[in-house]
Amino acid sequence: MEIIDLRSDTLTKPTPEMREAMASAEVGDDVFGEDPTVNALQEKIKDLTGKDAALFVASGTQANQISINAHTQPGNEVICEYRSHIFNYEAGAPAMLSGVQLHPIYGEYGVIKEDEIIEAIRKTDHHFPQTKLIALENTHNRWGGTIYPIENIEKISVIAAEYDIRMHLDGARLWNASVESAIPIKTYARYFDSVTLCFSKGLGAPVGSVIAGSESFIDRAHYYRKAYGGGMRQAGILAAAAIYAMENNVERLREDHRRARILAEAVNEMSGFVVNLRTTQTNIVVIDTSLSGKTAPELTDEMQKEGIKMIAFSPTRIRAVTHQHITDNDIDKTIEILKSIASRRSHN
Ligand code: TLP
Repeated sequence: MEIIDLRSDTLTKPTPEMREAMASAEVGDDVFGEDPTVNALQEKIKDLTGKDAALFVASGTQANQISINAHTQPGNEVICEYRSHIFNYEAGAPAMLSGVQLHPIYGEYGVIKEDEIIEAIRKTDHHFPQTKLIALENTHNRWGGTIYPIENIEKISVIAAEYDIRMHLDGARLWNASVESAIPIKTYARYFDSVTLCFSKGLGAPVGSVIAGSESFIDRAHYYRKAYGGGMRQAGILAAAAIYAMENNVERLREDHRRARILAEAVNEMSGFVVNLRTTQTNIVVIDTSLSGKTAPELTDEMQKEGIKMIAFSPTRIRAVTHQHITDNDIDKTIEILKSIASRRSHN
């Protein structure tokens, strides 16, 4: 049976053209700073983000955790959104590696209200941790790939400056936000002291993320990358895939967004399934199953038997992500199978 795998855009495999670029990459020892392809990638990221320096790292999680450590001291507090990746999916690393505590705030569609940020910022008092960092996520994964509006980012950056707090952006899917909103990555990056980007999601590279920031910030990030065992040697093979992805796969993301929208609208029409179409802004579709009489894991098991893979995000929510290997035909087939599951269920 042919499998349509919608669990994540991280599942994308390098294409023959990308493998060709990897195979012919010039390499050197990047721990000595001598890998020409890694250096070329970091230069490209400086241009793209408008930051003074950039550092290639192994993963999005490593990029976030290095950034948190480089911005804080143990005992500090980091404000983030309640459904953010750093709070939910990074293995408690802020506490484990940086000794900081997170202060999660619920934000509708992943967007935290500015007055709630002001309320969360700790006053100077010996009882309180010091708020050192505000971390935002764009697009916001667990909210369904929502785009953080630039006006809200700007307002938060003004508050951060007023309180002398740094700003970090988890931009694992900032490419998707930028393509969809037509706002350049540089414009988003302007409001942050550090920005991460991933090549291994919708862009289709096998491995790799990057952090961009000031010279002194990236210098500290370099130190933590070493401490986390993240210094890679002939990493140019991976950087070549990242460069290929940046040059060839960014505009293509529009196709993923279009297909996600078709899937979201069709599923929302099916009995027992609800998709909040306001959240389907990029390549992620979140299906609420609470009215179906079945749990999300029961439904994903049922789908899997028919060749469709999605992730049960919670007992009542399923996530589907479109990506490079998902075609129009796959979307039609997925809709057909979900329809039959929905109608079978409503006739039981
Ligand atoms: N997210 C993965 C899972 O961990 C949930 C996925 O399948 O979406 N920031 C954001 C917003 C992410 O969505 C992810 C990956 C990361 C960071 C971490 O990237 P990696 O997996 O490279 O450590």
